[in-house]
Amino acid sequence: HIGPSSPPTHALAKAPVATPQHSVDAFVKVFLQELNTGQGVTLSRSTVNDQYLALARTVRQYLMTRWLETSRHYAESGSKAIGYLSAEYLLGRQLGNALLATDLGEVAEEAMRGCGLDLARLRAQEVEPGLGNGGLGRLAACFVDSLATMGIPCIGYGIRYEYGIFKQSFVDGRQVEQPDPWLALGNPWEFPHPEASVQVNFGGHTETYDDGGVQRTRWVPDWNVVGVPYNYMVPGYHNGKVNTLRLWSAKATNAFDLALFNSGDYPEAVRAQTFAENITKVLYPEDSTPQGRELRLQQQYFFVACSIRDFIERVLGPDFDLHQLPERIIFQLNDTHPVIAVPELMRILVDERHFEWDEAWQITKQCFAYTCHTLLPEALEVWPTELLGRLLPRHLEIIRRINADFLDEVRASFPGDEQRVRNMSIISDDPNSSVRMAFLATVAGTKVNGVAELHSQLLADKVLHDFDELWPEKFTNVTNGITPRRFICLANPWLSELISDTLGVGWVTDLERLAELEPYAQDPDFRRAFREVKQKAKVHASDILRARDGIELPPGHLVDIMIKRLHEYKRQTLKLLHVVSLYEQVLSGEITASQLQPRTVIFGAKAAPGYWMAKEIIHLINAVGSVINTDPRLEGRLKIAFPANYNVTLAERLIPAADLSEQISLAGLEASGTGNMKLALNGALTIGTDDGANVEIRRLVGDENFFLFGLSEPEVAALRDSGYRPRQYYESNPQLRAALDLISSGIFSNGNREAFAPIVSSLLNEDRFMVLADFQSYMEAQLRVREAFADEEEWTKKAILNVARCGFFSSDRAMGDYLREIWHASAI
Ligand code: CR6
Repeated sequence: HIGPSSPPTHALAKAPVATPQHSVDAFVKVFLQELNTGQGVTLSRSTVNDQYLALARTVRQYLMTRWLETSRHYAESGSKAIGYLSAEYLLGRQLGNALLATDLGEVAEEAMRGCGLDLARLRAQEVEPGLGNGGLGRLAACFVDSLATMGIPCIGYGIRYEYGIFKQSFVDGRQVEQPDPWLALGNPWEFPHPEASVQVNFGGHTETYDDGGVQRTRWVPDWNVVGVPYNYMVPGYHNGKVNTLRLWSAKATNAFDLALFNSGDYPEAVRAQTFAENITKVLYPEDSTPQGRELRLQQQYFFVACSIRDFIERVLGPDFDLHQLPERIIFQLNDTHPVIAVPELMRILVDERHFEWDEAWQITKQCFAYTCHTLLPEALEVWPTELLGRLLPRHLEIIRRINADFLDEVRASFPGDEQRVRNMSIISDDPNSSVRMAFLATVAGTKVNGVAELHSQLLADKVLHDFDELWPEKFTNVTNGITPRRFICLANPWLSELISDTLGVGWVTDLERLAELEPYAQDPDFRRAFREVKQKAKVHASDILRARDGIELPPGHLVDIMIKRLHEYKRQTLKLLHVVSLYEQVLSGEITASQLQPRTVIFGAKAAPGYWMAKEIIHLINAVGSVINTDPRLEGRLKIAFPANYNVTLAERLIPAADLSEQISLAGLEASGTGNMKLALNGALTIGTDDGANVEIRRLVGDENFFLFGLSEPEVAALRDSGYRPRQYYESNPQLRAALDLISSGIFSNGNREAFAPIVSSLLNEDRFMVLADFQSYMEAQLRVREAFADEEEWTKKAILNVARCGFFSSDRAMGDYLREIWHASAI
């Protein structure tokens, strides 16, 4: 069913076409051919978009043979693959990464120059696929990059959203969201395969029937859609391997109801189509909180149903004996979004392939592992049984049976402990009947992992404590990582060159080798070179911000960066209070402007459109920025820069320019963070709480190279238990009071004293994330930063040591951990 039915007769038909030569001439030839035959234009009449598309297709040709070869090789080897199931992939631009993987950067640059074109300009034409919200989606993209680079068979499965994360702009300092039509100008990186479409059913009811004396159940759905796969290349770095990312797009089964169409009821005829295609229309712009919408559950089931069917029927083939399934696949559940895959596999095995329940369950349990990415209770997904039963009646029955068997096991281990049974039940009745997806994932998964040491420990001790008591061997940690290809090589060519000149090129795929930089921290010449790298990155970032947002980055400033989703737990307000306090201290004469360390605070953050408080905070940041940036009393020594529409592309520009990395969440709430790793690896020092992966960063870089502040997680818990009263801090800390009062004074809102009252009052009266409790400690840590930054040579040493000691945070290491501890798979 894949490929032609009779053997090809032409001699060349068996092998893929040869890769074009790695030379400027060959590259130009393919490029012009792509312009002419692909875009239908000549060079002289082509637009930038034509040129970008032709260039992308040219680079694609260099990957094509490797892609076909890689999948042939995997299929023949019969080895175990990773099925990474993720509702989000925040890929970033593809062209630069493809050039890097194929080592075609210089060839392409010269080839374009020869055609009178500027490679950088063509690269800037690419719209990044924003198919994710934040850390979780970007992590998935880093992981598939590492697996390709390590030569591990992996298919990344996900959703091809027609609209990715919204485009953010600011109007009067407020966030405005616009749709992101990322496919509008053509997408040269995807390969649709409508012939490999999969039908996905919804709704209806179940019924039992007699199958030659055996009672069976079947699902009688009442509507369906079709999933069309779009394949994307995931090139490994310099290893000739190209893995596949397969994203699903929803289509209507009967696009047009002919009778309706002929009767002239055109709107009704396309209604079904619109309805079906809505499923993959748009990414839910939520971060860390579930959006309890029916469409979201449809998205989740849609993509896992397509993916499992695809793997079983197309990758393994119809003759494959599913008893052997665990030898061929492990599905990694990226958070709870794909967990409905568990009852789906059970349904296929029991209802379609007629396995005994127990046997099916043994197989299913070996085929899944679960990564939890949060500790926020409100972020743990829960589906009302009413909704699940209506949309997926058979799956709800299967979940009930899984739960019943599981609770028997609990009762056997803890006889008489009915409270424990209620606490652990996958189906909860509190307050309404619902399915706790994290519990289902934990019961089904061979392993459950958190994403940083502290997070995994808190998972086992708190959120999933009862499960850890029952199955301690299930719980493990894999600290997140980031790909050095995108976040060092592509983002920071200047640093990459310095490292390669010093150590040779091997570090890119063996990041622990950065440790060899350690002695160079003592070398004044190396330090000078390192500072030049930072300087170049600052100039580059400054050029980008000027062109993109009209923002000026003043030279000589400490670049203080807080880039991440806007969320109260991440505490952008704490960073802002620092700035407001410095301003207030200058206004009140407590310090003079000349005592300020010249500093630009860069924020990058999107707020979920429905998260009102987060949007208020964005408004406040912009309001403070517009006042302090123009107040001559500050003598230009304190600035806020808040470029709109923070995304992967902007992150790649900003991260290399940073001196200080703000990782200031309330301890116990940031599961890991990955921006913290990217910034440290680019030579920024962290000011941070003992939270998420900060804990591990600090341990590796050393206390003297990290600015720790704030309550620890146990202290947070103790303070909460003892009754936290934020107003006490306001009353007893004059500096804090003055800063909050300045916001309330109306100075940032043209005299309107009510404008930011909701933010101030939420801090004073509730302060769920203990901003006020950590304020003093944060201000003191910032004084230490100021002092340290004043000593250029010492600061540079610290920055170099951050780079040298953070090799651990490569996503290659993270993938190694998953392979060893969870997947039991290896390179072939
Ligand atoms: N929001 C965590 O909050 C973590 C990433 C990736 C998050 C963040 O600390 O680094 O996942 N969690 O593991 C969720 O999305 C649920 C995130 O990105």
